[in-house]
Amino acid sequence: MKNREVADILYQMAELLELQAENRFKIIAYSKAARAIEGLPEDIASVSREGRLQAIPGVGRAIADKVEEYLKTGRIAAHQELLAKTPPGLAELLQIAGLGPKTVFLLHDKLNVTNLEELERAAREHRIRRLPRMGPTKEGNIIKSIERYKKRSSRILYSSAEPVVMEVLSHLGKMEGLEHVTVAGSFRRGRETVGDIDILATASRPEEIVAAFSRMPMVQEVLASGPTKASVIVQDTIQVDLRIVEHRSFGTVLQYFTGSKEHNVKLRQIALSRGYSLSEYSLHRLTDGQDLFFDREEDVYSALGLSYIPPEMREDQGEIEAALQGRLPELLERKDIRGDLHVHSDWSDGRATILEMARAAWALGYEYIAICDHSPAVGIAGGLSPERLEEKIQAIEEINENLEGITVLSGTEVDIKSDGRLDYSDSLLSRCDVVVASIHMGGQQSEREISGRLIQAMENENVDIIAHPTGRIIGQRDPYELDLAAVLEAAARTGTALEINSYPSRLDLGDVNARAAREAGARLAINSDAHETSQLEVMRYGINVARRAWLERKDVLNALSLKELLASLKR
Ligand code: DGT
Ligand code: CA
Ligand code: CA
Ligand code: ZN
Repeated sequence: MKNREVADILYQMAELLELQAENRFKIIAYSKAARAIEGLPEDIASVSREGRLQAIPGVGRAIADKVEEYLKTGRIAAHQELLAKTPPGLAELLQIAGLGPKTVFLLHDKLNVTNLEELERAAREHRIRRLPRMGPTKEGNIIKSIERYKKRSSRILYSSAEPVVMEVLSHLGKMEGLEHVTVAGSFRRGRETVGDIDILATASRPEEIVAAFSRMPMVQEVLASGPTKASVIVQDTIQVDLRIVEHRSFGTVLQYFTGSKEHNVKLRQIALSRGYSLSEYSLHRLTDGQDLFFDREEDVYSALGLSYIPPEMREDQGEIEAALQGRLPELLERKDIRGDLHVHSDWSDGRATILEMARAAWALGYEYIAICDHSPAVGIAGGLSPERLEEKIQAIEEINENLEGITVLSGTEVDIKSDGRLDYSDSLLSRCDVVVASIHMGGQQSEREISGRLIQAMENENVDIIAHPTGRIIGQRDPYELDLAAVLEAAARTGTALEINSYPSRLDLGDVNARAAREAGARLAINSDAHETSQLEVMRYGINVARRAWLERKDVLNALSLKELLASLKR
């Protein structure tokens, strides 16, 4: 049903009219009509078809015409005109908690505030407190709201969203009358960061589910709430949207709200070229005006002649073309991972013993695990002297003799020094089963120097994997200046795998670069870089990246069996 959309647009028109200091009666008329349509127990589209719009309390001729216009064309010209007349920053101010259109109008009229930045300046310079009906308290609250709003509009790591998603799903899952419940949006696509969390559900009594959602113990603020939809804030900055939708449309709704927007735009073009208009509500056949409903998402794609596109690929990066031609890759899955080739133990800065790490890896169903502690140059991380590394190789041999079900590989995460040389001798490296090399210092060097260091390391016949190749930390540290094409070419040429480091704030290589690596003919290794047993589980974040990079089993070093792996390492 489009009731919600229609109500939202009328509410927005009321706010915009108020910003224009329009006639009070007109403003009230719009918000009254919006409220009536929001609570309407039947489909606004059928009411409109049957010519009963003006029977809705508060809906007169002018508004009925606009509703009809929206239902026919998806827009209202008067709304577009209002938007065009309003300074763009002004409409955004309505998003700040505690700022209604009246106050925004006042700020605009008296202080000439037209955007967030100007509002903040006015508040910090104490110009707001002097306005009528304001004062120091209100001014202070505005500053606080701006700060929260700014934090809110920044993106959060996938791994921070994950426990929220789990909690919401399990909370709603217990509700009576709930049918489907699932997460959509960027989280379902496995993006490294998400803007907000989108939850979809079908339920026999939507109001009760929405109410229960708004009352979850984790909810700190309810931003908006209607009969079938609510938005809340949890953990200070995370927005969660819930939408309760019709069962028969669940497939199209899930498809729509999974996105991405770019993917959806392209998919709608395909639909049009086949004589359909695709919306979240239905696949509408243009020849006879029939609505086809899908409660399963797979059926939406197959009705359009496409094979099913996994959510991680839906970014309009060629996946729709590939699906049309039936040549989508068979994406890597979690069960394809046979081991972890980069973990630490208490020999350097890890917190678990080698045996504990091995047992935890066995419990995950792995065949092998490579213990790769640091080298001496990384002193703060307890890098091992050459003698200690020899002792460790010995210790691992002994552990393997007494261990069933999993093989421990002796490895190292050898530092690539500022001049490009490695931190252990070649003869010592050649005694390791697996050598991971990475940069820890000198990340500020020029593109030529850093790329040269990585290439020199890859040309070493002992180096199997380059760990966290770009050095970026999401939201904290930019990637090195790298000649990526040259690095990828060298990886392919020397048979060195590039890591997808699964640590949630690294995810390095990221999706775009990992896909480029595959296309350049390089192999990838997806590693946890775990420093304790529980961190082995971060592998799932790396798998998200791999799937977004279109990787298949054959592209991934640690999807090989132990036997295949040993045959394919450089020694
Ligand atoms: P985010 O939250 O910024 O990480 O990214 P998304 O992809 O979760 O985006 P969001 O939450 O704004 O909307 C969820 C999905 O809804 C989005 O992926 C596609 C769909 N969607 C939202 N707005 C539009 C739109 O204007 N056009 C189309 N075609 N789809 C939209
Ligand atoms: Ca979202
Ligand atoms: Ca959203
Ligand atoms: Zn490491």
